[in-house]
Amino acid sequence: RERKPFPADFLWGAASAAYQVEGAWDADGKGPSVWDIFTREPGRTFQGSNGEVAVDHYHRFEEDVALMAEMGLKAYRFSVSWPRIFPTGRGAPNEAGLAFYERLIDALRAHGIEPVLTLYHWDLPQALQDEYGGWESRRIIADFEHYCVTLFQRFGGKVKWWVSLNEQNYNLTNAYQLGTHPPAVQDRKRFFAANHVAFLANATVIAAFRRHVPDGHIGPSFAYSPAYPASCDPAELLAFENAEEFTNHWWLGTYCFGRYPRGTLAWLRETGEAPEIMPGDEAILRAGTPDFVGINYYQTLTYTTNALDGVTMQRINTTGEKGTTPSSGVPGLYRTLPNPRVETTNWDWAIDPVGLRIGLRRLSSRYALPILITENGLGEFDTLTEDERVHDDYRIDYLRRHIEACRDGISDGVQLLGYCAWSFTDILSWLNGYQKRYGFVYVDRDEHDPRDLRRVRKDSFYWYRRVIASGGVDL
Ligand code: GCO
Repeated sequence: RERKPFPADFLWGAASAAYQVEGAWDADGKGPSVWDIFTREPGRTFQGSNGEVAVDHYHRFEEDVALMAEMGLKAYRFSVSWPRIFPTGRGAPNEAGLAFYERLIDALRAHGIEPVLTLYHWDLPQALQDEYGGWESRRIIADFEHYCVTLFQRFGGKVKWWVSLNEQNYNLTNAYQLGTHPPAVQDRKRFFAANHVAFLANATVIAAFRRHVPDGHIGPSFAYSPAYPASCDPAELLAFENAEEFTNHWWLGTYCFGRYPRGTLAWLRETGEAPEIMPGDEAILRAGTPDFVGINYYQTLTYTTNALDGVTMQRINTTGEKGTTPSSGVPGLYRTLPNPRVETTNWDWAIDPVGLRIGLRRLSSRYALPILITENGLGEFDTLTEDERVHDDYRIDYLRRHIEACRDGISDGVQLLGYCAWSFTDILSWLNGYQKRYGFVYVDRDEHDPRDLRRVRKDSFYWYRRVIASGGVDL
C-alpha cells in the first residue's frame, strides 16, 4: 500500500547529551556531577574514559551549529548540565552556565533549528548525591523543580520542545540494579524507591512547565525496547507479557496515566519491593502527565521463561572485550534470550527496524499520545581514511531502514512528531568510551593529539542532508 509522506513540520533532528559532548567539566563555575566523580574510579568505564574534554562542544558549539545548519537540521536535541547551572545542585544560579546555553539556543534559532532541550541526562550534581543520596530522597523533588523552573523562566520564550527525564528506566536500572552507573548500587527495593521519587519529580516539573511555558510541549524520553516472545509457547507468551509490563508499561503507564499499573504494583507488594506511596503521591503523578512520549529506540528484546536459567548473552564489557554474561530477568517472570532472527551490532544490540514500527503502534494505541523519537542510531567502530573521509554505509543502511519504519508507522496512523538521530557529532559512550561512535560528524580524538578534536563529515552526513532536503522522500 502507498505510504503516507512525512508531515511538512516533521522535526528532522539529531541529538546529544551534555556529559557526552561538552567537556569543559569544571569551566566557568561548573560543579562536579556524579559522572565526573564515578569515572575516576578504576574499571568503571572502557579504559577509564571520561567526559572531561569529550568533544569539547562547550568551546566549539559555534562550529558544531554551523555544521548542523549546513546539514539542514530542523531540530537539535541537547541537554543542560544541572551542575553548570547550580554547581551544588541548588541555591543561586550560575550566570555563566545559563549564558552558555543562551548562546547555544540563540545560535540554533539564528539558523532556524528548533532547540529540543533535555532537562536531565544523568549528570546529577555530586553535592546532592553526597548530601541526601540523590534520587533516593524526596528532597530532590524541590531541588529539581527549582532548577527546571529556572530554565523555564529563562528559556521558555525561545524553546518550545522540552524533554523532562532522559531514560529514567535505563539510567536507574544501571544505577540501582546492575551497579554500572553511579551510585553503583544493586538493590531492587532501592531501585523502585528511586524510581518513585523520579516519577514524582518528573510529574512535578511537568505541572510547573504548564504554568511557565503554556505554549510549549514536554515529555520524558524513555529507553524503549519492545518485547518479543521467543516462541508461540503459551508459557513464553506469558513471559513476554510480564516483560512488557515490567520493562515498559511500569514506566510509560505511570508517566502517561499518572498511576502505577495495578498488576505490577500488586506483584511488587507481594515481593516486598514496591515503593512507599504516600497519600497525595498519585495526585502529583496525575497532575503531571506529558504532551508526548519521547522514545529512544535502539533494539527489541526477546524473552523466555525462567525455566531456561543459565542462558547467556554476548556483550562487549567495559574492558572492550566480547564476553558472555548471564542473561537478565526477574525470577518467576521473564528472562532475556538472544533473537536468532535478527542481526546484531558489534555491541550485540539487535538491529530491528520492524521492531520500531511495532513499538510505535503499541505505544500509539495504548497511550494515544503523539510520539517523538528522541534517539535512534548505530554505535560502531568507524575508520578515518587518509583522505579524511568516513565511509559509514552501515550507518546509512541502519538509519534508512529505521526512517522507513517511521514512515510505515505514520501510514499505520501513528502521530509521529519527529526523528532525532543519535548522535550529531561523535560522542562519549558512557561505558564504552570513544571507540563506539554514533555521529554524522567524526571527531578525531587521536591519542597522540587529544586536543585536536577535528570535525570530519562522514558519508552519512551528506546522506541525511539529502533525506531532510527531500522531506524524507529521498532515502
Ligand atoms: C552509549 C549509549 C548512549 C545513549 C544515550 C541515552 O553508548 O553510551 O548508547 O549514547 O544512547 O546517552 O540517552
